[in-house]
Amino acid sequence: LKTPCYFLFLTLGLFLHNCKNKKNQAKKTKVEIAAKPNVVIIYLDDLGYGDLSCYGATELQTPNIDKLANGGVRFTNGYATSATCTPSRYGILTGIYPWRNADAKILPGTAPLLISTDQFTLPKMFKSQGYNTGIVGKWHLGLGHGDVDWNTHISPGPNEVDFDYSYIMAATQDRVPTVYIENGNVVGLDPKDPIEVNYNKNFEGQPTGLDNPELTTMKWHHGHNNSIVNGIPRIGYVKGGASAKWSDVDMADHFLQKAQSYVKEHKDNPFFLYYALQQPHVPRTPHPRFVGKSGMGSRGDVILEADWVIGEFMKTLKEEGVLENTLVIFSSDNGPVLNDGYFDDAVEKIGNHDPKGGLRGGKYSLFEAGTKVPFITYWKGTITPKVSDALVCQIDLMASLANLLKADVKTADSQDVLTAFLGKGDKARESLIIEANTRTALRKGDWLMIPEYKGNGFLEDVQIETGISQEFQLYNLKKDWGQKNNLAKSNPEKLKKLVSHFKDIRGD
Ligand code: NG6
Ligand code: CA
Repeated sequence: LKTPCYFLFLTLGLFLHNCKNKKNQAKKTKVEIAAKPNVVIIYLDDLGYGDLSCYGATELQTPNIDKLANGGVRFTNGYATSATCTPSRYGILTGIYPWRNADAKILPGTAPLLISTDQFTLPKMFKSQGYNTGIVGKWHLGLGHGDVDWNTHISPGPNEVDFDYSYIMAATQDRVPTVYIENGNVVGLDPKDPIEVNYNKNFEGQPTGLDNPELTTMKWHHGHNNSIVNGIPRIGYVKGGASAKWSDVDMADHFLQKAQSYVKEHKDNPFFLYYALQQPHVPRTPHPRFVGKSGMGSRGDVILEADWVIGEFMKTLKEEGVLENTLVIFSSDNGPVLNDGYFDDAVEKIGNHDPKGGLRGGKYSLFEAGTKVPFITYWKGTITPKVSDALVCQIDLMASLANLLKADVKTADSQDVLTAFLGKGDKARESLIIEANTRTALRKGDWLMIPEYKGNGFLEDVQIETGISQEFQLYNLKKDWGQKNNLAKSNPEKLKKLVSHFKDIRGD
């Protein structure tokens, strides 16, 4: 009896083993076909959850971004790690929670490189799989060692954290230096007119927004009253470098052209492009052909401009024959703000538009509008369109794209949520720690828990609630999208569980 049974099992075992192998092979081949897609991250600056028509905006039409959303996965629980730029950018490029790095705060234009050159980064991961890697647009992660001479080769920077090609603005559009930097060299610099930058003190005889308001075409509201460039008073002082100075109104076209050239040059081999647009961050400087188009002032106009630019970029992917072999990820580094330091009619002309999409808070806030942002994945022919409520974060691109590429990556914080990114399921993160100005809070399931903090609950200048309170806060986001009802007192059990989970992740 033993022998026939044994043989039966052996045959069955072999049969199953064979099936499994075939299945694996089939799976493998399938993955291999799509194993080396190009990947493009289109990253906006301060775009809010409610700023796009595909996310419910009715006062603005963003047809090109809508096309990505309607043809891809549109996430309703997609998060930046942080409510400001530098930390979010640190998170997306390293896969590490920025609050683990005490220096990951909004950086001045003269800050040293925040990512260490031996740190694992997204471009490094792509390069390990034979990709060419490029960045076009906003950097804001520091350059050099803190004592940059802008007239010589600037290093380390994006190229030293494994971007093969870089064409960047150093920090933000409102910070000096107001020049483009290509592969570590200031573009268009005349050695006879060297450029100098200082964040502490002005250069003698140089006009400032504070002392020479008559020289400004855009008026500062708070901060932003140092050196004047193109009529716009900025943060920080600059001298010289006239021939290298960028044109603000041409910036969107300029970055677009660089991104298009990058695609054209690299279309024959796999590439990863991080395309970081400057809109709708201040100063908002739409090209004249977009001025007045939104009826909402320059903030609306630059959103329309960004949408147009993205449409043009997508056309290039199509014309160059790589559209169906390119995964496009669209998101924003943090939530919206109207007046972020200039009088530019953003507040006065907002009308019925709600950049927050009904969420509470905004940029700089631990409330939802700080970090919940538009988040779209689009891959023509591969991703079946859907709306997903899976909890995903930009730090997850590292582990997820590593899975897509079959790269060997171990990161502490990044989670592999590739199935959600490809629209094949809603299984994703169980929880996430979000951050605003170094304070953190927990998103888990339907819940948001904000620990008790000392600090300013309301930022007068920007008119935004920070989410800071001396009492614990607990919100059920499914029932309370606008976070109006603090359930910390009425649901102590839930609060206790979330606080303990929060401490576990943070290692407190
Ligand atoms: C703040 C600026 C703000 C903006 C922000 C950075 C002042 C008063 N405010 O310090 O205008 O530049 O930094 O924005 O200077 S972020 O999106 O790059 O994080
Ligand atoms: Ca930002």
